[in-house]
Formats: sequence, C-alpha cells, structure tokens
Amino acid sequence: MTTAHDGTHGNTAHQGKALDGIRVLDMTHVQSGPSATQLLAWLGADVIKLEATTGDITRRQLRDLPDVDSLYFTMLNCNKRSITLNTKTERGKELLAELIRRSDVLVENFGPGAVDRMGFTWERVREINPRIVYASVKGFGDGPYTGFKAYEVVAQAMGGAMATTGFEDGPPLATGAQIGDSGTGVHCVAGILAALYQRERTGRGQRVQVAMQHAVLNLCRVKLRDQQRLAHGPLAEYPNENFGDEVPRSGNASGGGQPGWAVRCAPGGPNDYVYVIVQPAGWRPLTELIGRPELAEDPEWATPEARLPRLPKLFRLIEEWSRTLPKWEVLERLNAHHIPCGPVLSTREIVEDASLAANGMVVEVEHPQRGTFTTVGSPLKLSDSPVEIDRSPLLGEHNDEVYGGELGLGDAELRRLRAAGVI
Ligand code: CAO
Repeated sequence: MTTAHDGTHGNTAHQGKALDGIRVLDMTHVQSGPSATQLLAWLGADVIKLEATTGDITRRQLRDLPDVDSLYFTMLNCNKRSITLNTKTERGKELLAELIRRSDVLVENFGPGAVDRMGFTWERVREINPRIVYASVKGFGDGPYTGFKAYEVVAQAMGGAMATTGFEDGPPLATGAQIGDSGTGVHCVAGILAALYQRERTGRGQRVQVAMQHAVLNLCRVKLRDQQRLAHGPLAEYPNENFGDEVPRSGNASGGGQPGWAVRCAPGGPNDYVYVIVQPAGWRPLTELIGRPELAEDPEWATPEARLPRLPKLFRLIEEWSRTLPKWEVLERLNAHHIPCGPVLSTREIVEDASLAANGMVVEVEHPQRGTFTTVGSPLKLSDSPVEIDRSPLLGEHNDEVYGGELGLGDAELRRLRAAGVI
C-alpha cells in the first residue's frame, strides 16, 4: 500500500524498487516534465532535479503561503532531490556534462531549442554518454509548429480535445484533467521505460521525444474514429440532431458503445449529479427503479436500437427519479443492479474520500516549510515496488550531497561556486 512519510528523497525502502539504480537528471519545469519524473521517482529512480539558481518558476507561482514552495511545485516534485546549476556559465556547462556522464536518463521540457542553446544537442549528449536516454517534451512535433511554446490548454486546443468538449450550443471547452501536461508526462514515462529496456539489449541509449499535441490526440482517438464514421451518416449515439462534416461537441454523451449521461440528483447543488450508463441488461431493472416497469416490454423502449433515437427522453425519465434522491443513494440503488454509474465527486469530496485515502491516492506529506500538505499519490500499484510519497525538495537542498559527496567537489570549490552564482 502507498504510504506517506517524511524524508528528503526516495529510494529508502528496504525491499527495493523497480527502477533502483536508475539515475535521472531532471531538467524539467512547470508540469508536463515534472509529472513524468515524479512517476519515475515513485518507481524507484534517483531523480535529481536540476534547477536554475532562481528555481523552477512554479515554486513561486500560485503561492498560498508567503515565501513557501507552492503546492503547484510540491505536488509535482515529490521523491526528488534538488540541485541548482547555472548552465549558462562555463563551469556550469562542465558540471552539467559530468552529471550527464553519470546519468541513465535526461529529461527536459524547456522551450524549443533551449538545451541546444546551452550547448547540449543530442549529438553532444550522446557523445558524453552513449548509454543515456534523453527525453524531451515539447508542444509539437516537426513541422510548422516546431518552434512554438505550449501550455496545457494550447495542447488541448490543437490535439482535438477542446473541439469535442462542451455542449453543441456553447464554445469549445478545456477539460479540468491536465491531459496536455500530465497526460504527456505519462506518455513520456512509457517512452523512457521502453528505451531503458531496449538499452538492456543494445547497450545504447536513445532519444525520446513526446509532443503535447500528439499525446492529447492519442487520448482523443475515439473522436477520430467518429470523424470517419461521419462519412456514413449521423452518429446515432450522439445527442445532437444536426451533423455537418466535423464531430460535434456532444455534452455528456458517453462516447462509447453504451449510452450514458449525467443526471441531476437531490438537493441540486453544482456537483449533485450521477453519471449513468444504460447497458442492455440494465434497462429492465432501471425501468423498475424509476417506476416505469411497463417500458421494459414496450417495443418503443425495449431494445437498445429502439432507445437510441430517444436517449434525451430516456435520461430525462431517469432524472425524474434521480433528482428526488441524494447522489450516494442513487449510486447504491443503481449498483445493487450492477448498473454502471458514478456520482460526480467535487474536489472537496475527493480530498475527504476515505477509500481514496486508504488506497494511498490522497496522501498527507510533511514538509519543513508548509507543515503538512495533501497530494495525489501514485496510481501505479506494483506488488514488488511499493511507493512511499516523500516531500518535494527545497531549492538546492542536495547541492552538498550531489556536488560534494557524489561529484567529489571540495568545500572550498563549493563555496566559490555559490559565491559566483554557478550553483
Ligand atoms: N541555468 C541557466 N538557464 C537555464 C537553466 C539553468 N539551469 N534552466 C533553464 N534555463 C533557461 C533556458 O536555457 C532558457 O533560456 P533561453 O531561452 O535563453 O535559451 C530558459 O531558461 C527557459 O526557457 P523556456 O522557453 O523553457 O521558458 P518559458 O517560461 O519562456 O516557457 C514553456 C515555458 C512551458 C512555455 C516552455 O518551456 C515550453 O514550451 N516547454 C515545452 C512544452 C511544455 O512542456 N509545456 C508544458 C508546460 S506545463 O503547463
């Protein structure tokens, strides 16, 4: 089970971790890159976050407490160590080369060309260390957008998510799930792990590149399915009445082969909804629950095909019942008949959810500046590689440990480097 405890960095468990012995030089910032390296740290890699002497900008963004690392930073940088280095100085470049030499993985997500401009092209990086896996997250792949910077919702806009999210009569919408940033981070981890595995056979590292636009598109795969189905006529499972030559926004339609919708519950607050899926086998018990048992046999309602043109009416009938009950009651009654459904949980309800806490998905972590903070645990549950969530490091907290203890720099040099603003 996932547990949280105080500590300065990961790799402290006795039983070993999946990525024990893998050193990650983490030159990431903001969200997409840090979300990837945090997963690697949870899997047991020794992740050393290398930051400019001013620190990852998110340490200071959206602060809730003055002069304290923000939750933005602390929630995306757990289980890492932190060193500072000005990679634009000559000595900084030498130290960066040394760090690359001793790392298995280098990850970065700066603006296009930033690491090349530091003097570390892929050719140079692999010359320094032919075994290194060098992963980059950028907004876009090769082509007209290569040089463009990108943030979460930019990727959602250009990866197909915004056009397909929202209601037909409203504007395109951003989703709260950070599919452009953390979604890309997860893809990046898959690429890094595969490259490490291939290295076992070839002895060679390789370049791993993931574009946020591409990762979002990969998550919008079913909408591209529907774009092609449109050529053969309207999409019957969509609630929309009019179809052009582009997939329309379909509100809360399920997007899958079984229809679904979010129905209101009592007492009618902003998150008093349950999402209900009507599988063929669920129709009869549903008709009983909603007090309309005659619809189970009615030829206009009895089969999935008959119901397809009446989905808005169908969910209105369910809602007439559900809006009289609290969502937890609706959840219980529907599940008693194995009807797939889910109450819409607010962020507060998620933080307070006992089962998420018991699963190590909402954890409390001690932090020297903040006291305790709540974070999201690891969704990866490995039987031989348990995850302990350790706090994020303070800026440069491990400078002495890494530069002194591991790179062998003496105290006098460390003092000089500090005074010169190199670390
Ligand atoms: N020492 C010295 N300089 C450093 C440094 C260090 N340790 N680490 C970074 N820098 C410098 C870089 O060299 C770069 O400088 P130059 O542009 O002069 O070469 C600069 O800091 C970082 O530039 P940036 O373009 O990455 O930063 P930005 O705040 O202007 O842009 C972002 C941020 C996110 C738009 C951009 O990094 C980006 O497009 N990244 C790729 C896509 C991505 O990951 N986006 C997700 C962001 S999460 O929402």
